[in-house]
Amino acid sequence: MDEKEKIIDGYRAMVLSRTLDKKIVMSQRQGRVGFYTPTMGQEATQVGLSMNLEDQDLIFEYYRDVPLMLHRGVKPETIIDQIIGNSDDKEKGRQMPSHYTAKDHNFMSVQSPVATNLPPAVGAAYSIKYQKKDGIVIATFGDGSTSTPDFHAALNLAAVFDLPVVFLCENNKWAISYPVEKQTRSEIWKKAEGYGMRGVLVDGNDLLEMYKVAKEEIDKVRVDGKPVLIEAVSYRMGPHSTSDDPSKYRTDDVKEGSDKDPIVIAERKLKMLNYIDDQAIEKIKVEAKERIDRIFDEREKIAAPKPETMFEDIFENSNWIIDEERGEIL
Ligand SMILES: Cc1ncc(C[n+]2csc(CCOP(=O)(O)OP(=O)(O)O)c2C)c(N)n1
Ligand SMILES: [Mg+2]
Repeated sequence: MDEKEKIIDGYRAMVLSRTLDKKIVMSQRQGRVGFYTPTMGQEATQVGLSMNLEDQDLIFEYYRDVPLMLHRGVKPETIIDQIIGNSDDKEKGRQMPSHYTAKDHNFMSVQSPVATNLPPAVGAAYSIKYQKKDGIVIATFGDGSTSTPDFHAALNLAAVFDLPVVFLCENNKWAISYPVEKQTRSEIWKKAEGYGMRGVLVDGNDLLEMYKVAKEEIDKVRVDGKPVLIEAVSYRMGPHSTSDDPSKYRTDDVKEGSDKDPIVIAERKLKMLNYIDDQAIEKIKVEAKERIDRIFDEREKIAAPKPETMFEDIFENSNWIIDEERGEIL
């Protein structure tokens, strides 16, 4: 894929993700889905990073990373199955929605407690280095997650051991109802210096900028094997989750389709480069909508996992306690 195609492909993934996002939120409002953490506003950050990744790289993502997953090739079906918790869900309907996993694309499983993905990411990078394997590790998290002990422990260890980890802080300005200004007295990217690693700040609303800066940084990590902290600033355009009402605590919403919407920014820039025109944009959007509507209807028809399957995967061989409990529901 040449550069132009790569960028258009990135834009297409952003649109696919936005379309899926809106579909799931709407379905939740219709009572078809229980819960979801919308990702609207963070598409450019994630896709711009993902455009620089290789197949062998390991991703320790967090619950808002749907654009990153889709761009890397995870199918929308996988996301929808997980949200619905049907019998095709890789987690067999046992996890809370938005806690994805995709082993086939080197995505680890999302954990609820924020930043708990960071120490294992460092461990995985240590393993890559120890075994002299190729590849790097990506660990993503929000601005609020930088207030956890795990964030500090992980960055310190990655720097001390010179480990190939890209820490991507997706600063969407909010941690549920708590604004980033109250979260920390320092700038997030500057914390890197305290641990002895490189730190950079990037406009995470701008696909081309994100792609460029992530490329420079990721190329360095691949060569010198040392970690970096990238702070990508965007905005959480939707609620924290479908259970949240942001109008109770903020009024500065960025509206879809406004100048600050990363999809609008990407369209403007791609048009300036003559990579795309209004007709092509419309085609991408229509295709995405048709695809997502079709897939959603299809996945919704898949049966729920049978209750007795909850006893599977715990012990290799069953035992009398499990047998007795299973017997009670059969
Ligand atoms: C250790 C821990 N503390 C608190 C929570 C409750 N919680 C869930 S999401 C969230 C906000 C996290 O904000 P941020 O890291 O900025 O990510 P964002 O949701 O904005 O993408 C909080 C506090 C949690 N899941 N884990
Ligand atoms: Mg946040």
